Amino acid sequence: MQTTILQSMEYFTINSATGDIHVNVLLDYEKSKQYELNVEAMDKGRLTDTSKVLVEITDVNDNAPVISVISFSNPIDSAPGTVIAMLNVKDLDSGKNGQIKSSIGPNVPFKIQLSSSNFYSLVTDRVLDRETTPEYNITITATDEGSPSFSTNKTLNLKISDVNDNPPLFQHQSYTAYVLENNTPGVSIFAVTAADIDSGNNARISYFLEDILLNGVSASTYISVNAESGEILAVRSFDYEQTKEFHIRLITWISLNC
Ligand SMILES: [Ca+2]
Ligand SMILES: [Ca+2]
Ligand SMILES: [Ca+2]
Ligand SMILES: [Ca+2]
Repeated sequence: MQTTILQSMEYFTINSATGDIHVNVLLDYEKSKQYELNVEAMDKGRLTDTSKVLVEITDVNDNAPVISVISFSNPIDSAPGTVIAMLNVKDLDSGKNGQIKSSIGPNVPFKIQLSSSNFYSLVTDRVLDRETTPEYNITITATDEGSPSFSTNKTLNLKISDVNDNPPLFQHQSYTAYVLENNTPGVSIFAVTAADIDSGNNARISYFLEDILLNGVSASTYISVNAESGEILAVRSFDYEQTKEFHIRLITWISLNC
């Protein structure tokens, strides 16, 4: 008796004497889940019979989950629950081998939420402050439930965008400066500095003199302030017999549209 596989099938061969079917290649469940073979047996008198052999492939866990970032935006100091990124997590395997649990590293002010099958949103979990933590590296881990299981990590670098939530602050509440009388008008008397812990334009400071009256005239006829540097200049020549001291107030301002 002689057996043959009727259709051309390079994946399987049959031992024509014994009828044992052998696999020639590595079979991949993800490519094909089953094969149907038509087998023929023939005796010496050339009488034949045919039979169908169904080969079912069993899945093994041979694919790691894949995490793809679909959308991503750097967050600003924003309210909790703001969506930062959308992620797609998938695994080509089947059953438990393709079932994924996703998690996010500990101690970050973010969480992931399953928004629909295989899609996660990364959202803020509390208010972010650039001045406290300007950036985060967030690691998302996807693990399948196969045995042994596969894990995939994806790290996102988030830079927190600044908002102008801090005013400029002078180093001291008040300053005292001395100037000799009969000074040259325009001479520099003093310089003040203020600091602002925000970033970029949110920390650019301008200095102004509050326009109050000194001895019945505008403070700006005594003193001027360089808006950029905070340098204080005498506008006039002072006479000790007329003016022994005066008080001015300075204002800082951040320019938002530079
Ligand atoms: Ca898998
Ligand atoms: Ca598989
Ligand atoms: Ca800020
Ligand atoms: Ca500021």
